[in-house]
Amino acid sequence: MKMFKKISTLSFAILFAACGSNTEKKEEKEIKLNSTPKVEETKSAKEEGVTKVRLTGNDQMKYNLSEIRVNAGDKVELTLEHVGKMSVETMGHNFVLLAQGTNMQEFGAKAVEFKDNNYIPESTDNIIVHTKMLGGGEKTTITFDAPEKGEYDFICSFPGHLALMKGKFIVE
Ligand SMILES: [Cu+2]
Repeated sequence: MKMFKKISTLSFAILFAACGSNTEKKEEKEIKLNSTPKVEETKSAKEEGVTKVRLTGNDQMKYNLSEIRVNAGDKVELTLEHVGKMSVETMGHNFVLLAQGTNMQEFGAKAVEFKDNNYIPESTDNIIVHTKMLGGGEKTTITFDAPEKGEYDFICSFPGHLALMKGKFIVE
């Protein structure tokens, strides 16, 4: 009788352990599923001759897009949205489209000197177009003509941000 009790306790323990590890595995799987980054639309919504682009920036200093493609001759309607909560002073984001041949690092270093102008260097021919600087929860839209065919860099000119906040703007 004593022996039987021991065995049944043991098997109960094994059963319990098995249950436990199953649950763990399931949880692990769920976490993996949740952490899979959502594939954002890189192709933008297109109307006649107008390419609409939605670019977001967050509190983790990241854009949602690393590449924006538009057609030559199109008008581009670009909306930048700061989807974070941090202030413009600590985590400001903008969109700056740089002319070809611009040295990104040099431009970034120059931008730091223009705090009073929202980190947009004055009298420069390195900028094709830019948005204003946004804080958490803010949004702005600019419309401009796509530059000629080719590859351009876009960045956020807030100090230090272009290390992560940069991408290619491709006109085809
Ligand atoms: Cu930024």
